[in-house]
Amino acid sequence: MVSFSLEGKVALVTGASYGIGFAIASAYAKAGATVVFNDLKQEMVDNGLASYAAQGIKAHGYVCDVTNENQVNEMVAKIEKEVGVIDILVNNAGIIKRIPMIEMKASEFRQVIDVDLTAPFIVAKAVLPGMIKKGAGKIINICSMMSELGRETVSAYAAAKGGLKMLTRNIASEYGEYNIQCNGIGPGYIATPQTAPLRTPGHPFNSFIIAKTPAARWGTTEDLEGPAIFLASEASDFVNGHVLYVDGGILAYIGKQPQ
Ligand code: NAP
Ligand code: GCO
Repeated sequence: MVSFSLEGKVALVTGASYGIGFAIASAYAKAGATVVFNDLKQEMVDNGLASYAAQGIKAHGYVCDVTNENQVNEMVAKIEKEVGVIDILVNNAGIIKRIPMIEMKASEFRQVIDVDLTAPFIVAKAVLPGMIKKGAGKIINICSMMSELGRETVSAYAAAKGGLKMLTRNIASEYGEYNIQCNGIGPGYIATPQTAPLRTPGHPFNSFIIAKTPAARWGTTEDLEGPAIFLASEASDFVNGHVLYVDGGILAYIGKQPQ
């Protein structure tokens, strides 16, 4: 019988003091994994550790900017020494800038690409040698509706998340022979701090998303936990290069007809 257990596995979830990363890491812990996460500041790491502890989870937290290759390599070396070789990597850390393209500075565009696309490359590159040596590994990149769709003001984010879909496929192609599977999760619109500006009461985007979602609701971080466990467990050992959209049906739906 195939197992969804993560017993004995070390899972690194980047940017997981709160939000989607925190939910995925917490679900991994409940499935038996040892959870490791990072954030940009010690204060955020400490807050995250307290949040995990409040759930009875003894997590390991590290301060690391995922765009800084030296910091990432040092963090991965520390994790391998202090916790163990990383079996599961979730490239979750991400930012978005909602600026009309002609008003966006090139430096702002580059910053989003750096966090949402270059950093997943850097962190995956740092953990792959340990996975190759171990003869197994799972890399899960948190993609987006914007891996498939565009919308006003998110040019940098869509370019990054579209690229992340193809980086996912390329890691799958290049390292599948080492029993390493690389897949993506494409969340729909999820209620987290990142989307809080879109969910203010009466914000037109709120009703827009409800009309575009067959499930007629915003997603919750809990909606992502099962798919994330599936892609981290042996149950998905023959799933590779796939982006699993957890979107309530948005990508399948033209949108509710005007009444
Ligand atoms: P969030 O609430 O904004 O949290 C993002 C996390 O990433 C924060 O912990 C943040 O740390 C961390 N982070 C940002 N830049 C970092 C860096 N350079 N180094 C290390 N950590 C960094 O976002 P979320 O909604 O949970 O989203 C998580 C992921 O899911 C992102 O990749 C996002 O693009 C993706 N996603 C979100 C949705 C959604 O609807 N929410 C849907 C699809 C995909 P600080 O707090 O210290 O900045
Ligand atoms: C936006 C939202 C989206 C979500 C997510 C959808 O401004 O359109 O922030 O980008 O974060 O990526 O899958």
